[in-house]
Amino acid sequence: MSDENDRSIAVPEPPATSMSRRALIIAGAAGGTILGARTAGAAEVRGMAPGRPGKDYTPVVVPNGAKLPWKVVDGVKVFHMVAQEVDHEIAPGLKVRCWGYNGRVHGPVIEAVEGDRVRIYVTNRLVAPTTVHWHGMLLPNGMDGVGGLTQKSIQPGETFKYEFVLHQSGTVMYHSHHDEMTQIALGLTGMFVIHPRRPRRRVDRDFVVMLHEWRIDPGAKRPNPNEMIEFNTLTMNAKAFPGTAPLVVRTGQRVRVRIGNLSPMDHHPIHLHGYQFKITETDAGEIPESAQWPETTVLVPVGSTRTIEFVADEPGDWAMHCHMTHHVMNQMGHGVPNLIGVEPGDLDKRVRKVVPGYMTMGQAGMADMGDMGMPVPRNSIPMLGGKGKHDYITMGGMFTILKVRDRLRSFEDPGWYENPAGTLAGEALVEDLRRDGVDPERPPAAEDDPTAKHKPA
Ligand SMILES: [Cu+2]
Repeated sequence: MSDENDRSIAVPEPPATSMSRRALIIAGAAGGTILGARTAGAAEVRGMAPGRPGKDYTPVVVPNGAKLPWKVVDGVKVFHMVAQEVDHEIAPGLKVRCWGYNGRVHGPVIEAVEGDRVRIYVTNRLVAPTTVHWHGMLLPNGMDGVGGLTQKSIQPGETFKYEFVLHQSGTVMYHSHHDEMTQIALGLTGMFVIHPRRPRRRVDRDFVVMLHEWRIDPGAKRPNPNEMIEFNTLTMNAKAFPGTAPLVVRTGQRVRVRIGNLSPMDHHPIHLHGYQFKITETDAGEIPESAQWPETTVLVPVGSTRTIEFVADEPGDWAMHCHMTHHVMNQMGHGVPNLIGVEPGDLDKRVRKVVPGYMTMGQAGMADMGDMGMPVPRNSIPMLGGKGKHDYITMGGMFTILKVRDRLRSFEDPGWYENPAGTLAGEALVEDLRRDGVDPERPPAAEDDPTAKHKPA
């Protein structure tokens, strides 16, 4: 996948004044100009020598995902995408028929290097026309992939060619820009990572996670693209927990997570437990260090990417999930009647006479629904979660786990974290309660804040 023929391209110096927009962007992002102004020289037109994995960049990790292979032809990185129908398992028990690329949903990650010239063939094996829009990419207008506006749509059976030089680094995306409502909802999206030619910061583990939301009625196989509000299947790299693979890192490693969102309708606040991180990049490139906010939750708006970085200095199994509570539910947590606090009395017995096996559920919330293994419609995933180390994990959907370990043989799932003695929450001992004067029967009443000006009436 490397090319030894084409490494002699001169890197032009930019003009001292009047830099082009792209030259400025590249200068700002990489801490030094790599390509000159758009018209300044051969590298602008032809690209630079193709960046090589392991040498020019450390490849990203795509949990549950795939990457698009490439080859170099005459100094150009050549890719071939195929838009097609794809059968996909969202989580054990839920198989769906989506639209994706090269047999995957979402499409495989495209990985390249700033300055590369890329040529991307797109074959349409769908029943409908399509296009590919390179979302966030700085490119000539005619390569932008907007059906009707910047190109003819790709008809079923046709193969189109896109070609451009990567003038930026960072995390962008790609998606269909023909009948977007249908085609994005069915999964025609993917991530596009462009490594900087001269990285200023290196990380040890560099993850890519694409967020999505779907309407898949229990028992149905086809996501419903007409849905605009009630999405019931929320995914990371097209998997819902417990189908999501963990992000595995060794203690002390520098970690980057590139998160993209091409959900039809919702922004997702992704919360990472146990850590503070910095938001280091948007899809428009690197954020200057002085402007990076420390956060524990990163809001990833629709049509955006956000990149976070941190040092994994605390071992454990740390939850990473959307904080919208309905986005950590699976299919059947929606539209159920509110029965919190209801006492069914002998209702169950009476209903069972006409509906054998009937049981009123939900009086204490939703948590029991997944764990009890109640019968669910064929091809559906129940409300919540999966088995955890200590108990049932009452989360589903857009939920995964960052697994940080002192010792790792590989980056395979290392299993559950063994909590060191004295670091695991558990039931209080009688001697603890006695020592600290805590009586569960006589808890203290909350006190009004004496410094508050306005006392409650
Ligand atoms: Cu969300």
